[in-house]
Amino acid sequence: MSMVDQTRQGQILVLTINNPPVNAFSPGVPEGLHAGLDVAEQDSGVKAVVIIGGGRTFIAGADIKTFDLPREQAPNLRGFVARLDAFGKPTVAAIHGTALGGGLELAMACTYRVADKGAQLGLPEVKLGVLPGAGGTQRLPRVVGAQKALEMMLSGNPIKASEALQLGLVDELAEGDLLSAAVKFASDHADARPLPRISERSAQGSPEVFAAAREGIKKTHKGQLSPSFIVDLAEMATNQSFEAGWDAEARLFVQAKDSPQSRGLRHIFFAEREAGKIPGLTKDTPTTEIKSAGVIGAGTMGGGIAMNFLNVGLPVTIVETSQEALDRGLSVIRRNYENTAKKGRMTQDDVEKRLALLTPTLEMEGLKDADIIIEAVFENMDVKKDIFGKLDQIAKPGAILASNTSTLDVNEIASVTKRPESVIGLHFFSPANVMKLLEIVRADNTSDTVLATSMALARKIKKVGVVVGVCDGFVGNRMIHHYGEEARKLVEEGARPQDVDAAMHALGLPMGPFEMSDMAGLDVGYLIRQHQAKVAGKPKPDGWLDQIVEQGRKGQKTQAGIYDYPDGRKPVPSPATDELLSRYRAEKNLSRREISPEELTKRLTYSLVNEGAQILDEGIAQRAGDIDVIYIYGYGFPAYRGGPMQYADEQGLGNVVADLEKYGQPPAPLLRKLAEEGKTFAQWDREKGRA
Ligand code: T1G
Repeated sequence: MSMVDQTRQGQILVLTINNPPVNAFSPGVPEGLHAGLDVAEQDSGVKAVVIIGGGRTFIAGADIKTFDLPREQAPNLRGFVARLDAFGKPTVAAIHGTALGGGLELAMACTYRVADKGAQLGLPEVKLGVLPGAGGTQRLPRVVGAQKALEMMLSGNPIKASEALQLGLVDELAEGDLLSAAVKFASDHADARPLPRISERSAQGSPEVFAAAREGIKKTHKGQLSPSFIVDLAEMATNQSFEAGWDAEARLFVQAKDSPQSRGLRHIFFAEREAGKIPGLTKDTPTTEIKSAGVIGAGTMGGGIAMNFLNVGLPVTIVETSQEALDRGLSVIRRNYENTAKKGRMTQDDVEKRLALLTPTLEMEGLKDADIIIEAVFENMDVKKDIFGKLDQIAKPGAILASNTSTLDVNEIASVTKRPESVIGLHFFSPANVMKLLEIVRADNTSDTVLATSMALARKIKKVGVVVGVCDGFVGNRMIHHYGEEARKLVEEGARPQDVDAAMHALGLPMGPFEMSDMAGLDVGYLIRQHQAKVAGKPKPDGWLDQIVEQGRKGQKTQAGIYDYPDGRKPVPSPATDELLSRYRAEKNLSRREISPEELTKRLTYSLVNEGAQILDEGIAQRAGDIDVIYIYGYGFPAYRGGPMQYADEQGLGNVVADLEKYGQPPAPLLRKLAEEGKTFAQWDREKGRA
């Protein structure tokens, strides 16, 4: 079957693109469209052409999978757009769903655009580390002006069809059937001459617009390449010929596309979608419908978790052990919503509607009808086992029993119930109503239905769900533990905490390991280290960080930790910490040495990579791509780096192994094996049939 069907409606030739699921401009699509234009050119009975997407959307862009194909094999979208622009008969783009990237660029090269009221139009290329490469940087400013064009191209966010109509980006909104409206529009304009061409218009944009844009991207797109190209090209649209801008766009597109940043962002685009695919689960795997939720614990995590369900209209019963704790939890939830309302992102009515879905209670019996119950209490196995034992008596058959534990053994929790198949871990990240990552912990007996339902629920509450296995810390926290160990060692060897954090800022992370520890609370890690030492029968830990906690400096919450917080939030290097470190190094007879920023970055990042490789080898994570998704959505790793595993691929695993050995971190066996075979983690994912 051709990817482009040709049908006639009177004197109008209709070209329908059939390349599900999103009608990307894949190999076969340009050939079909060119064939359609050939017919239109040669047949004098054809007065105009309509181009429409079959299925759920217009063209959603170039086929991202073809970006790294040799130029001669990649679909030539620019070539088709150029032909459209010069075409001698009117062409009408009939837009529904999403006209994005190359799809909108193709539509702008048509004579006219007719859109369905629900359509969205945008140029999201910047989110892939590239720029509109088929005339978008030159045509969009010529339609909507440089300022609006920059807003759209730098945010990458689409606009609604109604706004596009106001801006002149769309000529008509279809009343009723889109194709009929587009065919009528084409018939009504079949004799319009001269044919209006966007490429022949001029673009408006003052020097202040470009200066402001250049200033803005320093913050919003720190360290990225393509945003500055987009500003330069939009400026060219206002002061140079279309041809000059068109040619410059081609050159800069290739430069951006071939950057590690674009490879990183494209890697994450697909990795995020792959993470939702679980071997053995298909779209036919039965799921249960989640119509209500129960949350045990109204603390920071429980309240945040409850908000996720309230935000999508699901009723929540929330349980606490005392009225005081319940009232405190409810007031935090209300305050969070009211703060959002104050920022204008929600009406007061929305706030009340959400809170009306919340049922507070002191009785666990109140959970008996919930379809899913999430325990979010103190991180203590005995407490959790006691709760799950009670839940086993109370919850209705088929209810999902989930723990929000961040490290504990979900198999052990499940063992106290008679329904281990219904038990799963749902590890939310704090703040739970904000962070997009959800680690879905698949226990040994978790059923496929419970797993598939949890994955669907993650999508429903707008989380990025990643399935992980049971081990201490699962994936994210297990890797961050090694990262924290390495950070502490670097300070013992002579680095200052602020230099360690600065090395990760330079990589693009918003926070370094010590800023993150201060924010989470140093006592959290302290108690875990004390507990682990006690369980292992080892002496009480007495590291420099333990000593800081024992001085009562617990981090941001006590206005002092590794850093001081004179204003309550901004970390300032602390003389008290410097003094403690000097004393500590003297006590332990540790000599200081200068450590380069390069060594700091490598040792910290590779400590994540090394543990990640071990996690892959143990099957705790399915893919290296899954680990990257976890680090980008859970720990602020910059998406344009693609995540720690993609970053390691970019450095070359042979170099990573050499550096690990140089800095005294023994490489994990899988990492060494891939390095010896000259492979990447991405290849490992593909060979496992998981990417
Ligand atoms: N290329 C290839 N595959 C794509 C794709 C694309 N552009 N868009 C989606 N897919 C796949 C996706 O991987 C998934 O595959 C399936 O389609 C469904 O996607 C020259 C250079 C359109 C809003 O950036 O934003 O044009 O997992 O799960 O939630 O200037 O897809 O099923 O195997 O996301 O309904 C610009 C990217 C490209 C749009 C639909 N366009 N796509 O969301 O479905 S660059 C984009 C999206 C460009 C030109 C430049 C979304 C969507 P699988 P999905 P969805």
